[in-house]
Amino acid sequence: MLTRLKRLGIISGLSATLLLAACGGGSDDATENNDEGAGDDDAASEVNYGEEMGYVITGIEPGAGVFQAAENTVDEYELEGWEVQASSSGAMTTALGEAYDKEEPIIVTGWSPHWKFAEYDLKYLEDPKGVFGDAETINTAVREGLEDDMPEAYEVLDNFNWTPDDLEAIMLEISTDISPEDAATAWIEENEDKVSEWVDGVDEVDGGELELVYVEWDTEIASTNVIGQVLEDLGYDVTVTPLDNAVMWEAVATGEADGMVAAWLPGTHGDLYEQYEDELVDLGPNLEGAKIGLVVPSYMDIDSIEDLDIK
Ligand code: PBE
Repeated sequence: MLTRLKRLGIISGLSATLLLAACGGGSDDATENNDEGAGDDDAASEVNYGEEMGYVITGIEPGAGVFQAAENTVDEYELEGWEVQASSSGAMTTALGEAYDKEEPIIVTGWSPHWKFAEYDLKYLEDPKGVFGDAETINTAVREGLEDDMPEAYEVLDNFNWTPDDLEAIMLEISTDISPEDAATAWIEENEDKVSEWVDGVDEVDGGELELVYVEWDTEIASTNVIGQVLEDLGYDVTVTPLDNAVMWEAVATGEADGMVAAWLPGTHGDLYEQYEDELVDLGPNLEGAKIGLVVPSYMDIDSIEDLDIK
């Protein structure tokens, strides 16, 4: 039913793999240098980070809202010569980890909740012009008609609600060597009280195909696997399908997919929401307190996007 969309999703998955391969996966051990102390003189203010980083902001998939906002940032702050490099969420965190280990400067398009804040000491660059917007919510959206066809699924999706801490905990598990499916199973077992609120009073069902769409961002891999398993446990036959961002929205709006838990609003996906709001059902926030922006390691001696305009 989703063949064309799926193909797009697979292509996006493939290019992520290729990008990762192109990055070399950190195999150049010969250049590894553990003697970091030598570069630690307090000369940071004289450092031209732009030159050191080749005037590159490490981006993710170009269809992501945070990628587009980063490109707007380059314009709004007149960061001449800077470029937001397209990549993938996985390649971005690999690049961040490699730079962090060597204490090298790096700027990434970042978002919270995200396990990288638990793993590394990072900060958001201040954004005095407000290009990245304020705090956001992550909303659940379903296709029109779901409430009538599959009222139990609709109700659980409508009830689905958790906190940034919940989401970050499971993301952190997935960032190690645990599969998203296993991490979701474990999270559900450990958080029975929370999950039981989502399914409280909802009747079990006997089958019925349900398709949830998402993008392979770390947040959405975690959330989609959790709610997918909860619906599976209720009796549905659930498929979770990774797509590109715009295609995910389109799939729910056209009714080709049943729903998604990945709508970042009001800013990050604001343009897509505007395009599709009349063709889908917005069930409101499943999480409050999300955020996007430019993120750097705390050891970097800059605090604001304005500091990047150093010639
Ligand atoms: N993200 C994660 C997405 C939304 C979820 C911030 C990378 C985006 O920028 O579109």
